[in-house]
Amino acid sequence: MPGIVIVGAQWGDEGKGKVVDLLAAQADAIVRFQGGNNAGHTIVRDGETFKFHLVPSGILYPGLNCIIGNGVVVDPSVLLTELDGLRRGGVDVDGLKISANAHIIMPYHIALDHSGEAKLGKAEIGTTKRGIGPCYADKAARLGIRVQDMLDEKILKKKIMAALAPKALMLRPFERDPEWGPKLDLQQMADDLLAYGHRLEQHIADTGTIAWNALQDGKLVVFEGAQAALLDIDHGTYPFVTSSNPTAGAACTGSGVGPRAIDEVWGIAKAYCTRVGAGPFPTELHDEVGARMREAGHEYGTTTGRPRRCGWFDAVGLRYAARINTMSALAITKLDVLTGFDRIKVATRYRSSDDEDATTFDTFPYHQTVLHHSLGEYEELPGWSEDLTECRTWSDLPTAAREYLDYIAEVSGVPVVLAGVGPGREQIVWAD
Ligand code: 2SA
Ligand code: GDP
Ligand code: MG
Repeated sequence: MPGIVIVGAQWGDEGKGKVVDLLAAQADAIVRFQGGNNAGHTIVRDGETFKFHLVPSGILYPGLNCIIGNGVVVDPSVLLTELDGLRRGGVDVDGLKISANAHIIMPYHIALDHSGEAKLGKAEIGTTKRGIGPCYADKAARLGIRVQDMLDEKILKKKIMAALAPKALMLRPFERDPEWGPKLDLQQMADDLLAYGHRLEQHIADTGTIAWNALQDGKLVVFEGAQAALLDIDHGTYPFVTSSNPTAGAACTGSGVGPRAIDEVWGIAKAYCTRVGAGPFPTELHDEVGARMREAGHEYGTTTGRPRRCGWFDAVGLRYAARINTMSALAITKLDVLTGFDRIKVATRYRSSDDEDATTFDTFPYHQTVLHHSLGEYEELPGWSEDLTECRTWSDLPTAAREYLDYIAEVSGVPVVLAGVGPGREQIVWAD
């Protein structure tokens, strides 16, 4: 039963979409298990760029089961727009299956995400403002609207009323806002959802059973994580996290299969680090080196277009991500972006501050204050000047690039199975 989970090993945007697309060629099903349209997964195939927010990154393979699992939060209008765009481009989307138990992002969730950030002011989390947090909050409070509810007008209205009641005070400013007013009208919301439900009905399915049957038949099922370990609501840099568990355990709860169905966990990490949104980032570069990484790596949010913060590779964070995911393999992407850097740094430890007598440590601190003050303690490796984008085998890589990958494997304790040398599907090298 080959079940492979793909998870982000840093703060997201490591190139998970590209790796899922690679594995999808052999798979029977791809399952998104958490997050929503906060995610932006990019695939570049034959020079054409696809950006997926909700649709699993296997949709370009006709007939492949592409599952939006129960752990995902779904904005149906975003999903329909995504599907319409794919259909217009000639992509067959019949393989899409949506869990009847996935939760719906409602207009009031988006409004509350906006107002929550506004209230926090300078202390804002830097969410994508897609309503993710408020939707998961309603799920936990048992006030959620689920995909199956879109198919039943009576139940739908009752549930929307129940969900709105405790929010009346918080939503009052939006009632007078011309942008939000009509969307927050009960009848309007119900009518919209019923129309969405009608259009999506053919895709709504018992997705846990589909995944289970594929695993039972010995077929490959790829569980596609969104965001990343250090954004995990339990294990990440709380409160600067997303509202789901982007770690491997959630592949089970978010799709309806048990832990023994998972054979491998692949962590995807960039050859450096990025983070979008606020929160601690011990190896962040505020100088021209970070700016150079941002431009060379086109580090701008796939969903919001926000500039991503950039910094050196963080082996402390990676060891932690490897442990909480029980990672069996690492894919290191964007190695090509480091071409031309004379020296490349890797944080192998953290120091408690930039004072001379600061203490150093090699494990990811659980204490928020310690983490907020932590800085990288670096080892330096030689860089390379060769362009990597045409490399296709391990031996095509310059010695310094191979040594860098070997070093990453050594300090993180996880074997590197492949490296990315460009955004294109063919721009990878598999380890020998
Ligand atoms: P949210 O919207 O509640 O999930 O935001 C909470 C934090 O999670 C971060 N987050 C992300 N970080 C990296 N990439 C994400 N997807 C997009 C991308 C991001 C974009 O692919 O580039 O376009 O801005 C993503 N989604 C959520 C978010 O920045 C907050 O720190
Ligand atoms: P995801 O959210 O983890 O799927 O990643 P994103 O799609 O948000 O961001 C990764 C970006 O890096 C995308 O623009 C990809 O096309 C690009 N990318 C992926 N792998 C590589 C690589 O090896 N080299 C380069 N230069 N770009 C890559
Ligand atoms: Mg992304």
